[in-house]
Amino acid sequence: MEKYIGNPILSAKDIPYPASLVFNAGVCKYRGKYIMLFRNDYGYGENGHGQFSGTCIGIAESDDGIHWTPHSEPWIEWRDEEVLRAYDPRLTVVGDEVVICFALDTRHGLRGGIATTTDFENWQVKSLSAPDNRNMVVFPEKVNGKYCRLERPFPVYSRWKDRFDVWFSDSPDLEYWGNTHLVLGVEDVPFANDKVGPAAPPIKTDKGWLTLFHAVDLDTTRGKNGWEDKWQKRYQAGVMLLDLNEPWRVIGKCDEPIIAPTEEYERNGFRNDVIFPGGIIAEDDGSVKIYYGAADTVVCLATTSVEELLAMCNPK
Ligand code: BMA
Repeated sequence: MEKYIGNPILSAKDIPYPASLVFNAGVCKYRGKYIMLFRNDYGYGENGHGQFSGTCIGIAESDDGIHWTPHSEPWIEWRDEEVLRAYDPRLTVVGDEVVICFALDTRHGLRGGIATTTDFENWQVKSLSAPDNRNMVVFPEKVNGKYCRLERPFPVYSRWKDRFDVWFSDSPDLEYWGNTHLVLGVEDVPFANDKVGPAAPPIKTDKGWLTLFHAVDLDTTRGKNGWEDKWQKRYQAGVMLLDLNEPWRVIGKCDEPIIAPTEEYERNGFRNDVIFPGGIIAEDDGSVKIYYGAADTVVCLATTSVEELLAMCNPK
């Protein structure tokens, strides 16, 4: 795993409209171009509360997956009487279409959204989950005739605090989701004590579905640790291997983080020590590009290979 020497690859200074934090991007390779949708929290402190006045999703394009040109306008800002903001997009090419997963904060809870597009100009929302759920990612092909997704519900009542896990559901049409299974519990990850969640879309290999997750550890001795008064969590990236036919079954998993916050741009920002992968591209030569939000402030790139990621997954 190598962090790109020119990191960050996208940050607020590159954006030609108001931008404060540019992070948590989804990326796909579609019709000969790399396309990125990224989260932009803007207007920091404008309301006098040390908060952001808005969040939009921006779009950028690239010919090599490394150097990015943002469009002159945001891609979408979703805000109405019910919806507060849409954010943290993930992109998967499935057949002819791009499936866009996103989180939607609403006045009645947090919903996981799924939409499709073929041109990034018109898009159709296919489903919005019941609250609270987010961090959805769709698999790049159907399994046993069904679309598949990983997701992360927030079972506050039964788990009594942040003890949130990775789940699986499938669907005949991207609209109706069921066949839900637990995939990965917090307790299954030695470097998490708080929550785990899906990261970028799975990659199909002959050994299984290779997929990243984020893992969070909480340490209450951490105090002011970023721009906020108190930030006591750390986010790191892990990788696991899921069974090809029963993708809710973990058959391999890393024991240690595969991307940990070590660099200045990961250790210091709005929220320190956050690695939040949302995009992955498996190239034809076996190399892999991983896109991750760092410190909730910038978009970064790490490169590896399918072989290296598989080697990190110890059999379960
Ligand atoms: C999660 C989400 C992400 C964010 C992360 C770290 O709960 O809000 O968007 O990157 O926290 O702050």
